[in-house]
Amino acid sequence: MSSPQIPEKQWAQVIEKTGGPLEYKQIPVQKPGPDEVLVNVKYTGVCHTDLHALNGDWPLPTKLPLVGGHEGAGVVVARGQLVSEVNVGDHVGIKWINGTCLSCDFCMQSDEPLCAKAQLSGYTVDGSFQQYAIAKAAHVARLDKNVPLDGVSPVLCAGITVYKGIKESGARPGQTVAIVGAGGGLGSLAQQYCKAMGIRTIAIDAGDDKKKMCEELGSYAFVDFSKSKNVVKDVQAATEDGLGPHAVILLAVSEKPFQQAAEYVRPRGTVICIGLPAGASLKAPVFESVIRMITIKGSYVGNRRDTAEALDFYAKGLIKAPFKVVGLSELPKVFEMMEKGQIAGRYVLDTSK
Ligand code: 8ID
Ligand code: ZN
Repeated sequence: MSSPQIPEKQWAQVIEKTGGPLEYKQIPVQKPGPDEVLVNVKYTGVCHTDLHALNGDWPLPTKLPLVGGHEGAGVVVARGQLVSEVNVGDHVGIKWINGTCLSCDFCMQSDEPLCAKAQLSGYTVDGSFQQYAIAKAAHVARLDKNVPLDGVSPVLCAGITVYKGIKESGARPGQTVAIVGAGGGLGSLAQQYCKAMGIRTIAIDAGDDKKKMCEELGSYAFVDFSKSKNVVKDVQAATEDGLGPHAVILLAVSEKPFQQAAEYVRPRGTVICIGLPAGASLKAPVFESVIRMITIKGSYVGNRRDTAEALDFYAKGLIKAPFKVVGLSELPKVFEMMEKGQIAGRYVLDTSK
């Protein structure tokens, strides 16, 4: 089953070798395999993970040549012969987890991000920085047709990931969570999910633009790490009783805040590590971590259920984070700004430009 207007060639941003440069060029449109769908990507968010992939920051090689991108929102234009649950014309999202085996121990308990055979969009398989992208039908995110495809695209990685991280933190309504890297793509959405859940947030990032944005997104305090003489003291002082936040969500792309969080989190508090700065290590003092009963955890994207839940918050109008739309051809400029920490919120690419 396929729709007739699928072109043979399409525009894409291609990484030929790790480190770049990016090449904006025409490449063939692929055909979906039996359990796959072909998606006409309309909008795709730019995640810092895409920049890590270009730079080869992580101890996991990408496919090459590579089309990056994993926040792709679009319309199904063709499907393989084994696909019955997704129809041509459906609105879907291409997320980081492109496909998994669905039968290993982890997939069986809905921990599919931990599947050893997981295929990663824009990393081990081509992603959404192209006009037509392929995904496993079992894993595409289902989007309501009333939901705008530009605004929803950042939810497909940033939204799902922070939603999962907040759940993993165990924070409850009325409690306080520190969002580290609050001015970035994940951070802006994290503040909105917390607000929707009745959780109070302290934002940590740098600069007046990000401060203003974080206050608008619902944080009651902002700690500027570039100006603060003592981030640990300032974060603790920002909590009502001075004992520190109940949880910390680490989204920054630098190592230092990963070392500081265990110091300012509240006794019995939880530190959730999500950001993935290159070559970084986690370090916390044993004595204080033990006698203060600190929990330190990693959190990695989300499963299909987390995806549906995170999207439902968006569809109900509870999540509004700022994003700017530019053409797919402008991806190199977006990466340049991201590298310098100049982006407040998210950039979304329009694949028709
Ligand atoms: O599943 C996962 N674990 C997952 C999913 C998606 C993304 C992990 N990530 C990772 C990305 O690979 C990246 O390493 O999360 C990180 C954040 O992604 P992003 O939100 O897309 O990045 P961004 O928009 O560039 O925002 C990063 C923010 O961190 C701030 C920057 O100013 C920026 O606003 N920041 C930095 I760099 N150092 C900081 C510090 N010391 C800091 N904020 C506070 N304190
Ligand atoms: Zn991402």
